[in-house]
Amino acid sequence: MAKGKKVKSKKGTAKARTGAAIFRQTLESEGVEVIFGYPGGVVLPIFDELYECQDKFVLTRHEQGAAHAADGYARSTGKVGVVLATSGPGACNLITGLATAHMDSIPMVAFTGQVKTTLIGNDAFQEADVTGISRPVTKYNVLVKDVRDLARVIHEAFHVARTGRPGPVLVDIPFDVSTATLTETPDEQIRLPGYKPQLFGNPRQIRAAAEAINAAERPVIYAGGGVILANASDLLRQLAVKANVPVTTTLLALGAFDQDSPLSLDMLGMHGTAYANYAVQDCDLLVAIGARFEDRVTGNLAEFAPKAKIVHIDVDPSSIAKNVKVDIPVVGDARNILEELVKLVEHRPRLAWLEQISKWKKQYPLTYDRKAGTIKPQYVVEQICQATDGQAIITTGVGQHQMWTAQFFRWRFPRQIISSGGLGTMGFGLPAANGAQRGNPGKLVIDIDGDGSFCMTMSELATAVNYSLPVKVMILNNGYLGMVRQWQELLFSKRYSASRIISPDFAALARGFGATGLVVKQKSEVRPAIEQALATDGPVVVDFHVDPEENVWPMVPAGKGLHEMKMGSLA
Ligand SMILES: Cc1ncc(C[n+]2csc(CCOP(=O)(O)OP(=O)(O)O)c2C)c(N)n1
Ligand SMILES: [Mg+2]
Repeated sequence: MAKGKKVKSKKGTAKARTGAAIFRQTLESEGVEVIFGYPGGVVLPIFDELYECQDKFVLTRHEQGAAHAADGYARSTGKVGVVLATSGPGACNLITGLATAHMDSIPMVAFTGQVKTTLIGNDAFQEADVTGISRPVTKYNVLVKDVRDLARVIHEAFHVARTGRPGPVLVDIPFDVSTATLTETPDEQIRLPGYKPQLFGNPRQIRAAAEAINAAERPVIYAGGGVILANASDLLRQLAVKANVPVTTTLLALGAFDQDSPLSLDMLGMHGTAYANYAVQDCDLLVAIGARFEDRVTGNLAEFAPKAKIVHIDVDPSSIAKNVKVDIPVVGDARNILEELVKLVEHRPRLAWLEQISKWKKQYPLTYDRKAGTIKPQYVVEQICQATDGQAIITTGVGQHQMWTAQFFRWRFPRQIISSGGLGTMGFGLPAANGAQRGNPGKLVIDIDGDGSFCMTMSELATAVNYSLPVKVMILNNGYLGMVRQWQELLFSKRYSASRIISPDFAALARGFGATGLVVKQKSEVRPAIEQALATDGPVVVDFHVDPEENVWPMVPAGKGLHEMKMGSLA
């Protein structure tokens, strides 16, 4: 049937539309600004529709790159990231990206093509059981079997992705659904009777939390990524300042609390600050907000916060008391709960506690050998922070460079750090930067990457060049899978098994892609190179040859309590 032909139907007169047209129009009505993706056989009808809006499509060079770009877009803007891939290999290539988003509760909707419904189960060409494969790494997923369901399912996907505890949703669309023609007006009403996220906290529990805060002598707020996801950073600040309670954050919540505040304890956990970890171990009340007591944060659970009563605020009831015993659970959206909690807390001076914390801060600052002749990676991060006045959006790969970035950048704004926390996905940095840059056209986006991590998805430099995304990639090139080497140094008698890496000439590689490439081998060249990169239009890669054997300190050895952290060269 020709596009746009008017037909009579049971449900009234409507334009006959293909599934592919319904797809495009439903995404438009959801306000989707950009789709990241990659084409293939069974999604060609959908790509044909997207011909009408090519300015809203970013063709990546790998589906994993598309998924991370949608993720970076979502983390940096707060909107739902959208990704589109073909069946079989295309869909399988999304899995790492979905798992990354799932572990960090990032709102995303992934659309995959599927073989015709009549071929499903036949081992058809490019068939994969994508709803099966993706089930454990998505919040929700659906195989659409009838074009009449398509619009409704798409609306439901966006609804589930962005509400409650956010997360990635996958919609699998068979070829015959996208090519089928619907003549009636589809029912677009969301129908998810079993899905009712609890958004408002129980007032009695909120009062109990407030009373516990008011009564505490040594309280600490432990803020997680949920604070940023709930857009509750301003209320976190109000709570901390009004009640006079110090705040530590996870990696994902860096920027949820301004580190320039005297109440900031900075990051806690395995590579957190000594003052955050000591404060947690000594506190009499721990107020966890949108955090999930992950093992990298808690160290040995049996020894975690031993003196503390625990308040746990989280939108996901299954997250509460999953890892620790919680005294006062409050289920609901962090923003709604904090709004109420702020009204009920009172200022307490807590002089002894704040004095103790300031002593720890003086005694155990984050530091490194500033006089070294070599380029210390921490120095590069500090210089990037200074040169940008701490204003850039920063993405990272995974490894030592990620931890140095977390430690030595000054985080002041929510949605400023875009980093894979839960899954710890190497290769996340560059594609996530592309997505963040697309979502924030005027802003400076910098990927502080590792030589190993960058190599995993460096083909996405072609995407950056193709779409004139002026991301700046700063590689802390230590010639190692550094975090692996650090563990081998400390735990395996320096037997560096498969952790030394020989990388390509990154600057030449960047030029090959059509980007600008710079190399830095002297400490004195660090700042000028950063300035040059920032002043250069378009994507730039700076290859910093940093000290190869620098380690991340402090470090809580696996299985130890937070107070047993090793100071290494900080001691
Ligand atoms: C996809 C993936 N594979 C393996 C790992 C395990 N891993 C964690 S950190 C790391 C080394 C990272 O090396 P690099 O990117 O150079 O960062 P560096 O630690 O040297 O700063 C590895 C292999 C991972 N996190 N992700
Ligand atoms: Mg490295």
